[in-house]
Amino acid sequence: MSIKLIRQGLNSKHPPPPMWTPKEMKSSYDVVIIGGGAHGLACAYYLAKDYGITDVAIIEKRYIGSGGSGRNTTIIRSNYLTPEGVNFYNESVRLYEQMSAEFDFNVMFSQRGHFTLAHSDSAVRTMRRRAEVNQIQGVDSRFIQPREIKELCPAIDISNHPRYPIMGALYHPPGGIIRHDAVVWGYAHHADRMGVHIHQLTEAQDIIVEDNQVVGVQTNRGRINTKIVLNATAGWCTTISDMAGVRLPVTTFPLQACVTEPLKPFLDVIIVSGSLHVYVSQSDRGELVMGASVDPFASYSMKGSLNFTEGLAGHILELFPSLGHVRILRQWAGLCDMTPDYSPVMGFTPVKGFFVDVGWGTYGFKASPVSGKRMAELIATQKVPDILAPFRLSRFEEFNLVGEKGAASVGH
Ligand code: PYC
Repeated sequence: MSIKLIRQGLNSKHPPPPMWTPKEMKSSYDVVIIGGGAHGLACAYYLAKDYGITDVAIIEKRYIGSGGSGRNTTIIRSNYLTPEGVNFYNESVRLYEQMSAEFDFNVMFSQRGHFTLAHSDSAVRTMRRRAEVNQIQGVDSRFIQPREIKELCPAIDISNHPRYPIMGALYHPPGGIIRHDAVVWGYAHHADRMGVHIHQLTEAQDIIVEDNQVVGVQTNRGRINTKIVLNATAGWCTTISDMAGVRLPVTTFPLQACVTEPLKPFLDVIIVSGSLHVYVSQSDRGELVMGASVDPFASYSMKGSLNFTEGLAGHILELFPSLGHVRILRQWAGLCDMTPDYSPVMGFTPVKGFFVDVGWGTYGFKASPVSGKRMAELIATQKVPDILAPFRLSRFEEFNLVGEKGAASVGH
């Protein structure tokens, strides 16, 4: 990798080739994926790589990675609450671990350890339970006491001065952060090289269904005929599914985040507090990347609010009082499609040929590799992989939920 970079850097006459190239839109494809985020791109990549299915179009109404993939705080982890969730996100962590080697492109995955703080007896119970479920599934997590938290994160205040003192934490060493653009570009690059067409500025306006079978997608650039459509969108997953006549139990909320000015490195772990509604890590540029819980009302707004900044700053200072002088540089919001059980919806729908990979709430980015790989398997084989079965759409009418609210980084 480094030799390639040096060669490209010194060779001004031959700049590096583009990561992907625009292609003419065809009038039909075997598969159309709506949504050019990490999920849609990953699915296209695995369709091509694992099954040789390359007649695939990804349509994205803006530019690739402009939705949730570019608006999250890049936390990767598998310390969930249910065995189904732990198993699923664990496969994702494994795929992220192999990603730089697989892409021959540094996605800067830094497995620095993830702490979910407990500030109450009930939170301590939940963290202990998560640790046990994680360990039974072979995932490295354990409950630790405040003294060990302080050893691993010296800047944190474990005194009893704050309103909600720290009583312990769920410590998950494999948890990490990653460069989200690199993940998007890596999937796009390799999918493109294998023949997948990526159509940016291409908006799905309708999904055409005849006799309960998908037959095409109407876009702002014309109609595409296809028998297979995957809805891999976030924020607009209900709008897109409604086009096919499939109703989803999803409500959309904004989730805000921000970064500070760059600071000298002092935080080499990820700190999360569900009670204080914050998560924070320090990027390779030195910025603190921070976020809170979703806004308290359903909306498609991606504007930041002062309310968020004030609340977040107050809570961060309870954990790290020495950060009082630090300035916030910028803030943004992404859209979270929340389901009743805080787990995603993946799989078949009642409409033949219409598949969904949606309802990710605040967990979407970290699942991109596993959802892409397994949705590709489902589309290629028409058989539901065991790992996806618990997340089927029909679970809501079967009352067979996968309750992951307790694994959320922040309260909702
Ligand atoms: O689940 O790790 C998480 C997370 C962080 C920010 C939003 N969700």
